[in-house]
Amino acid sequence: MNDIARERASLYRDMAPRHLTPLWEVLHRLVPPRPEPACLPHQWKYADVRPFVERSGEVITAEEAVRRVLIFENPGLPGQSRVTGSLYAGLQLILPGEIAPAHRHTQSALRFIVEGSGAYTAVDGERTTMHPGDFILTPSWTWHDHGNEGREPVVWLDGLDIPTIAFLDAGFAENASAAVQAIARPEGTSAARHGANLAPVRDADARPYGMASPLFSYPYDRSRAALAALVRAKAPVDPCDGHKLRYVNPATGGWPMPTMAAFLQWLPAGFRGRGSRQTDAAVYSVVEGHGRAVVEPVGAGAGVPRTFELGPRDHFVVPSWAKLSLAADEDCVLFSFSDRPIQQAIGVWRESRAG
Ligand code: GTQ
Repeated sequence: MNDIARERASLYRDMAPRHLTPLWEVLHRLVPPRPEPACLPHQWKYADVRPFVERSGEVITAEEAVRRVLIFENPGLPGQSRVTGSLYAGLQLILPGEIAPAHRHTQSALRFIVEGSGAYTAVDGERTTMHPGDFILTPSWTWHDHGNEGREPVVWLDGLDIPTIAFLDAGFAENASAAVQAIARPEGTSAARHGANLAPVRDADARPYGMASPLFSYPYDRSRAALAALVRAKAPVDPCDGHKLRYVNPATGGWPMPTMAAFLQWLPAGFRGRGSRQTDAAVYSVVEGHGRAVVEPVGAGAGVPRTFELGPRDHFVVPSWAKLSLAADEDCVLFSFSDRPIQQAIGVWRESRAG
């Protein structure tokens, strides 16, 4: 070590007890020229995951577990219950006759139904029945419980902003006094008020969930029909995305919740998409069809491109700024969600569609 190196080392050592550290040793890591996500691309094939979901149903009840969920843990973020840096995801199972007790929390949740029909989720006194492909919101601080009054197991993808709220140290939660909340309005009330391109005239019913969409269930038959109509109409096919629509808050035209965006896209049979990058890492759930996702990551996964063969109910995660290229052997429908609303609110969201 030369003199200056020794002087620097002694400066660091001497000031460490004062909780002082030199920026110049870490500046390049703090302010990288491009995103350096620890998050890695990963796929969970449903055939691999389903037996464990089933076994979870044999070892604990939904009521005892409170939420019986197998967490999708990103291999680049072990032990952190994160699927990306900012998001949590998992598969929740509820068996016939079970309930998952009512609680509320500042974390926002979304559900995307993967398998089975006949379960419900209730949000602030109104139930919605789940069918595969339905997209359902649980806005921040709303009471919610889940139950299954049908005859088959129901599995859905949970997406929550848990890591974001933890980063902000803004998490609060409480249990309700009753496991199943009282029904205040018949099923379909939210859809009638907010789901038909009509809206309440006066404020009282306009924003029942604050900043989140007043519509809390987006049934698959309607979302799918919209995409199918675009396909039939031979609408222009985006070279990267195929036909891709975003779920909206009908009261504002904005995102359904302040922290999470969600999308549904249709890749026509034979589609060979151009690669694109976005700064919002995304979690995908394959709804229909077979195809392929090629993910070329930056950051921790750089230099290790991954190819995921896609089939119904498979899930995969695409890190920030990874190049994603999608292809479809047959008509393919994909659901996805990300933290794009946060990034756009603070003006940092970017994409590159150069290929
Ligand atoms: O359904 O309320 O996957 O509170 C994680 C935390 C689901 C839920 C999760 C939760 C929930």
